Amino acid sequence: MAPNDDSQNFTTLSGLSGQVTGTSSGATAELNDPSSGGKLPSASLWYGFTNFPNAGQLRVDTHGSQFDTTLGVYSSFPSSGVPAKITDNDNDGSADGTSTVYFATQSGGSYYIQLDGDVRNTPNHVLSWSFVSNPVANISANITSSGQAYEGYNFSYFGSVSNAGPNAATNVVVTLTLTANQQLLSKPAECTSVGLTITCNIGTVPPASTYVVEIIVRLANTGTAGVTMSASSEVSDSSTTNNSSSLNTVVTVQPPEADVPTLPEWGMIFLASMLVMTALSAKQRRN
Ligand SMILES: [Ca+2]
Ligand SMILES: [Ca+2]
Ligand SMILES: [Ca+2]
Repeated sequence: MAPNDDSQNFTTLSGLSGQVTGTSSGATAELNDPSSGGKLPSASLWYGFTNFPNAGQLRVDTHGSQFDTTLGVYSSFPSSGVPAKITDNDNDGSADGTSTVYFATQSGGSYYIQLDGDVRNTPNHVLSWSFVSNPVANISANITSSGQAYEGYNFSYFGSVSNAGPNAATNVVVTLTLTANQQLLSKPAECTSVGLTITCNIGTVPPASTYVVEIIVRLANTGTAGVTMSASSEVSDSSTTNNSSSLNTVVTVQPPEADVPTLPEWGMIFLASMLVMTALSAKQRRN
């Protein structure tokens, strides 16, 4: 049985960078264990930093683990209620469903790490961490749309935030402001809206990755529909000139011919073959 199965018995980590290995065999979920990376707790183990020495950015990952992991970072452990989540991750895009999280540290801060996953077959895990004191990212905003804009119809905007690095952008916030002739129909769960201004707390954008927010509106009138997007992070940005993007779209009345249903492809093929047959029989009659 792992000694750090219960959050109160977390294993203390120390040093600005390091690695520990262990087994999650026999680990269980405890009352008040949180869901990290969108997965219910099943075989949680707990690690923690107390009195972290420096302000900066910490990266924690499970690369090298033998099972599909999840990671969550909390500002307290869950002995007396649900802890406050700082960040979490299920799959970081690398093989085997391993996880990576990034978060800002403060000098003297405490950070508790939940390592969970499907440990039934191969329970060995590896937990690694590394620190940068002055993280720098370069996030950029780019707004695109679904294309044709017709009065009275739905229309999608795609707000992309990319990070050219070198470090992760944490606590990224995206703001989208729509012009007046649009009605907001849907937004992602991480977004709130006041009138036509939508604010999205999208968390971490790792280096060399992109996060996309989709907004669906109804276009109320013909004319021009516009949106302005801006993105910010708590991490220093090496170039702020690319942190905003805007798009104006001409809204027209849908052309009436678009209302006429087009023949399905098989219908066109049938029609074409009938014409060929008619032509052939006419040719045969002439011969
Ligand atoms: Ca546990
Ligand atoms: Ca995973
Ligand atoms: Ca930037």
